[in-house]
Amino acid sequence: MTASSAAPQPALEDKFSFGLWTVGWQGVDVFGGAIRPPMDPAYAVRRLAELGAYGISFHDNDVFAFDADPELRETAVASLRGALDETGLGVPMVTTNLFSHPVFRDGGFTNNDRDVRRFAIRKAADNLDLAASLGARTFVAWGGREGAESGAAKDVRTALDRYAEAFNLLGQYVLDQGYDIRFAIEPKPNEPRGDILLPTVGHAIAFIHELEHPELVGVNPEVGHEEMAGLNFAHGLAQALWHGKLFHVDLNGQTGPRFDQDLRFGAGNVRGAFWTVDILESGGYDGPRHFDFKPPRTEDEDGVWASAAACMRNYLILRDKSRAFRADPAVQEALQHARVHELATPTLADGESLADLRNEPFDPDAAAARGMAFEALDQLALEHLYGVRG
Ligand code: GLT
Ligand code: MN
Ligand code: MN
Repeated sequence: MTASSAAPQPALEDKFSFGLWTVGWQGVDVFGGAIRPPMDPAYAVRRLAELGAYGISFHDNDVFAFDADPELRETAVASLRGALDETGLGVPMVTTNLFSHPVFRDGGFTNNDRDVRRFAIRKAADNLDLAASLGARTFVAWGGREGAESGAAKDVRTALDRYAEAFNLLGQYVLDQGYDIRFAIEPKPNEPRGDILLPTVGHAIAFIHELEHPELVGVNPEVGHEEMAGLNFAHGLAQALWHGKLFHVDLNGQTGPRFDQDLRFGAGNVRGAFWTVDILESGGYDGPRHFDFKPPRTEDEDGVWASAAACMRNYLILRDKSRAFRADPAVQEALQHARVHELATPTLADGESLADLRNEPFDPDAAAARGMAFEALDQLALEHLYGVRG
């Protein structure tokens, strides 16, 4: 068997999904224009189905133009539906473009211009109708333009009032319509705005708890966005899971704090990707494994499909490695030495109170003398990752 056939092939139950804007990215960046032609959404659906994806996601304007009239919009949606019916792919998530058109230069839900805010909410509500009609269960809200470059331009506390107002209105709309849809806020620290509101998973979760229907709103963390802020993505996922807020996830690759690279999943911070898969597989997340990457500008269409296939392949490779790591008897032993399981024992025993531990005899020097044995455990993880164990 060659090395390239050793990894399992993507299957529907792996729940791999892709944004249409990923494989469809034409490569427009700050320094240059399009290097690939536009990709028809129906074509993208067929190609992704062949590669082994189970679903796709999209922004309203990935499918029809911002200024499409109702007829053009219907034609575009019908073409997408045709490809979905033909391939059996689903649409687990839909999101709204509130950032491309010049009208959103200062954002949508938190734009200083009240008329723009009203338009943004209307656009999102229209898109909720479309999402519901396609059976989507998650509605992602990436507020890329919600933010500022300068101090006095945005009253952040008031902007958060307006942000909350938008989620309260849209949440009530979902309840009134009886839609089976939840919202997932996607944090990002900066780019395109100098500073974006709700910059990290932690900020977003704190915000959600101030909403009228917090149960309807969770997070959609993206690897690159947390790593741009120097944060540990797997820790962010773990905390989101702890709060019951990991509604969706954007998987891609990033190499440390710099511009948003959107590399294919598994490229960039490989060690971070290993722990990302490990927590997704063991932490109770059962939603889509959704890829939000940008095939680099260096690539032609073949390169686009090579990088899309690699996202799934890298996930499966790392899933195998995580399973082998967890099943390795040497790892079990190292976990014991590192007392990892002891953390699961509540600090007070049943029936004890604070008074019981206040007078407890304890020798801090003896406790301090003992190392935690984390290095040996981490080396085993690296050796699984490097392919010399398991
Ligand atoms: C945009 C952004 C992504 C978001 C998309 C959802 S749009 O491509 O860079 O991180 O997930 O709006
Ligand atoms: Mn994303
Ligand atoms: Mn990104």
